[in-house]
Amino acid sequence: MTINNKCIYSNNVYELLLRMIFMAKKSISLIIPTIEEESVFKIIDQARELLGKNIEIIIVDKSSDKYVKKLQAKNVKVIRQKDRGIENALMTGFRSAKGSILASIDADGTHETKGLKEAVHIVSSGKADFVLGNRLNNVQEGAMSAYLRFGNSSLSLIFSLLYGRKVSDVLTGLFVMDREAFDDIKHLKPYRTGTGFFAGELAKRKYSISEVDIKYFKREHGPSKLTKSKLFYGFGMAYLMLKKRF
Ligand SMILES: Nc1nc2c(ncn2[C@@H]2O[C@H](COP(=O)(O)OP(=O)(O)OP(=O)(O)O)[C@@H](O)[C@H]2O)c(=O)[nH]1
Ligand SMILES: [Mg+2]
Repeated sequence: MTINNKCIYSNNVYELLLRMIFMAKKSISLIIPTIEEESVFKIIDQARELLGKNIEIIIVDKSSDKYVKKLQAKNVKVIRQKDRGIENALMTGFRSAKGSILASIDADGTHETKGLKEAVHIVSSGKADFVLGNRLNNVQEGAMSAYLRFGNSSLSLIFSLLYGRKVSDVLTGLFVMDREAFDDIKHLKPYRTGTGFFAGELAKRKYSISEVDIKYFKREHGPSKLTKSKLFYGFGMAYLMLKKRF
């Protein structure tokens, strides 16, 4: 009896230890897509401060050689993107990441980096598989026109109705996901719906989605890189969200 009890006790301790080691070993990969964004250097520093010096930072880049040299001096992994589009850039970055928690943030300094920490905490504690940084409750002055705000809210509403998940800002550039969730979709060819691609494919596979509020700042340097026409991109996204749902 005593022997059995001892055995049960040591099994529990063993399990607890294993779980503690597993939790401690959770590693973070941060993927940043960029085309010649000056703000990326500040974001790299902030991410290390928030998430630890040892996080893996992967920059998926479509910039000049001069810019890449500056990036390499920051001791990050740089992947030079051969194809086009932010969705392909993100997929390439995530596929080469080693972490058990996978995060992403735009390189233009518009998303509040603090949100990464909160979102990582939610995913690493198992409260959600996918967390989006919702910009729309804290848009700073001059950061988003009424027209773009309407577009972002409308596409989020379309997403919520189609995929049955209440999401306020499906096109945010800050999000975090669990490695296992990503492994389930890593074989897919991404389509042009920005972060909506990850949200949609994970929602279809019944992964849980949650949001954290972040501030959204005005772009400080250079022009937009995403597309020549946000209107065209937006209609395309609505169409693809519908098409890929079923
Ligand atoms: N590697 C790579 N990065 C991209 C590509 N398109 C956009 N990016 C980056 O993705 C992020 C989001 O693009 P933005 O141009 O900021 O798009 P946006 O936020 O809708 O536009 P703004 O409101 O003008 O900032 C930025 O860090 C860009 O540099 C791409 O095709 N490849
Ligand atoms: Mg931007």
